[in-house]
Amino acid sequence: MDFQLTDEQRLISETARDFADKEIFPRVRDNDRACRFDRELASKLGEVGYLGAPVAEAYGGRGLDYIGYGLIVEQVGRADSSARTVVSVQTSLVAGSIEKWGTEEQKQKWLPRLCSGEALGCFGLTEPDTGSDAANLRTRATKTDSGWSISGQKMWISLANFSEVALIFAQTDPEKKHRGLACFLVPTDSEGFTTQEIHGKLGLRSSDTGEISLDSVEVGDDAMLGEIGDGFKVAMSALDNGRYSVAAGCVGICEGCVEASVAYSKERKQFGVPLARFQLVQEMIADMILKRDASRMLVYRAGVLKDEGKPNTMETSVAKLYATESAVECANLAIQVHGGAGYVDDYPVERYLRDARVTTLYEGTSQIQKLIIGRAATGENAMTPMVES
Ligand code: COS
Repeated sequence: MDFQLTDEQRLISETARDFADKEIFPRVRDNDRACRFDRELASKLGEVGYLGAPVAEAYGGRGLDYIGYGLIVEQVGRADSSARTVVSVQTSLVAGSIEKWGTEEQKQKWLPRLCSGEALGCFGLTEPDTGSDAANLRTRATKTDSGWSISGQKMWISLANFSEVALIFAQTDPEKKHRGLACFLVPTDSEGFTTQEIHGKLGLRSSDTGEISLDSVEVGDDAMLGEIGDGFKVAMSALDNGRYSVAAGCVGICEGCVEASVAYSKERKQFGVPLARFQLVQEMIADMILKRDASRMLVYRAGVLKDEGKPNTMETSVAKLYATESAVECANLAIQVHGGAGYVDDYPVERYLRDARVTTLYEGTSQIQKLIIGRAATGENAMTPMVES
């Protein structure tokens, strides 16, 4: 067991930190205030290879392992969770799924453009009536002579309004339940495909979030990712990687909270001494460091398992659950250290709290992560309806 990063991993992390400081931090507050999705920043993320970093170089990625990818996501997340959402969705949910499940033709068509940031992609799983119960989709795909006709609604979709391609999960045969689901690569300029922005979010204000309507959208047979019936597995395997990315981003939030709180506590004086001299302030900083370090170790563990190709659904859920809850707690503590100054956006900590809050909801709520962990421990699936004896 080795707790040290390699020289190459340290370089990846330091380079990403430098990029975040120079290119992301200076834009964050204005974008957040304006609720503006920064397409230019998304392109810059592509230029430096942060979109699709673990995708093979042959398809335009950087061929990094999951530890290296997690280190990048942590640094982007420290600066801005909205930018981190672009990295996570584009890389883990969209490009990763195409690389894992796509035909050679689908990979060649989409991956280079997604990895470079020329095109964005979104992940259309959630629906107005379907969140945690992901198998229970109402969107229908009906067979036509030349392919499929898709109709339905998708909700809370990151990047929906700026994407060129959407992964759309749809039911082909309701009687087959999750085994009837299929995933389609749908160009967003298809006839019948429309999106609408969702406004008024607590956080992630410069992340694009939308609703998608599909009204008899026609796609060819070659648009299907995997086979009929693979849809649920495509979604679950994508979420295994998406949850890792969210967790790594939350390590970045915890780190940002520690850094901001240490700096502020040394600069701000009360009763004639810096706040850092007060034991109760040190306790809050120590609590943040504890949560940051434990979250980071859990993310590394999940990353190592992914790099070794071993099962990691449970370990990824542990990392996601702990890191996301920790990010919320760290941000709350960081505001406490900053006092009134932490309640306005001159400092990053109030944004950290608003942005962290959604991470315990999306890509599986904390309760869903607990049920996945509990099921792995007991062998009992709490999602299976009770059968009365
Ligand atoms: N990777 C690949 N396949 C997986 C998988 C994974 N991580 N997890 C499950 N599967 C497969 C199973 O092997 C099973 O295959 P078979 O049909 O061949 O037996 C199938 O998928 C069904 O799995 P399972 O029985 O575990 O599904 P459940 O309905 O019991 O539980 C939960 C699924 C609740 C865990 C799932 O619906 C879930 O994660 N929900 C949350 C969804 C979510 O995160 N939504 C946010 C949307 S994205 S912002």
